[in-house]
Amino acid sequence: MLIKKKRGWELPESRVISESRYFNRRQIVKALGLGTIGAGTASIWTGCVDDETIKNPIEIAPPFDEDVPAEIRAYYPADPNPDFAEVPPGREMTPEDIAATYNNFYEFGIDKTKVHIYARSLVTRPWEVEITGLCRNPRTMDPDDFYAEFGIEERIYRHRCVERWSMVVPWVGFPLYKLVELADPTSDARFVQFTSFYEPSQAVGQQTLTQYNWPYYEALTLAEATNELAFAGLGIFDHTLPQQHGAPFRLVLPWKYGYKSIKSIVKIEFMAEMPHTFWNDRNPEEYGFTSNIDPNMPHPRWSQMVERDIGTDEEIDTLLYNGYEEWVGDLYKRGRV
Ligand SMILES: Nc1nc2c(c(=O)[nH]1)N[C@H]1C(S)=C(S)[C@@H](COP(=O)(O)O)O[C@H]1N2
Ligand SMILES: [Mo]
Repeated sequence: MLIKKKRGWELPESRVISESRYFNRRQIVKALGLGTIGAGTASIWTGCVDDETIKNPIEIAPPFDEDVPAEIRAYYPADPNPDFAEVPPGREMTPEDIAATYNNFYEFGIDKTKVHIYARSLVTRPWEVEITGLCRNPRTMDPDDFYAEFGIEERIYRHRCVERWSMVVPWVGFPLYKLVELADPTSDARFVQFTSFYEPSQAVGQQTLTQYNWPYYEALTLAEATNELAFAGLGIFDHTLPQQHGAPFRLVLPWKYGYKSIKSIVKIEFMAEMPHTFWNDRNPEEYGFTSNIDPNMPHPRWSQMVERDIGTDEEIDTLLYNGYEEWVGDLYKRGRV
């Protein structure tokens, strides 16, 4: 049910976020062009994006980053998976320039409208993902090798952040179970932990947000990781992921709050005991291990019953498991977790 937005959103995390969350698309682009990103702010941060780039942001949604080799470009566009080929009922596809300029990626600061600029300093090729822990085929892989190894497909998924913004975008990648099968976990493995990169010289947030326990880490049960819906993201909107969306490789878990969908992964570890997670370690009262989207389970500081679609700016009702109960509901029936 679509409810027209009538009031501003007073979100707790908005303490440092400019009013640009209320801007329309043209205004966002204009604001960036006008240099609301002050060079002065940038100069206190070292070794990342230079002041000139910040004053002159390039085109917001480049089709491919320059360093993407021709062999990888040739995989695009990916065939849609028929189960996820449609925009969900009552929703619209979020315009790419909106999705690409409103990001959570604390490694590049807490201002969602500027992450796409600061994230340009992240070098994503070459890249290594270490697959380790309780598995028979531990190995290190370059995400570019995932294309030949697993093939790719496109899936249109809803995304719902715990802060109550949401979007609908087409991801490109492969089902995560394929990677788990290749690793071949032993019978002791019950969980999978994922870890992001640690490169403070390329990530301004890792330099300045020292209160956080870098690098970012997340985890799933093995049953969740092998559910059909769990997706390994390599691209979005017909091209490889730009840095702000988690290049070169991230998780896309549409039935869980967005923070579970960890970006720019460098390590995957199979474990017997429940792993720690970044937000749960920081604030266990607010961010659980499972973190499934559930409108009837309020966050301690706000209701989760509605969300704001960043494309349409409309308030919509939040659905249990973000509308994916038919895929994942069985995982959470009593005794299955
Ligand atoms: N490494 C890392 N992954 C992360 C985050 C982060 O701060 N660091 N933020 C998460 C949160 S809170 C959300 S809502 C999504 C946002 O993904 P998007 O910016 O591609 O829309 O990324 C998730 N993955
Ligand atoms: Mo989020």
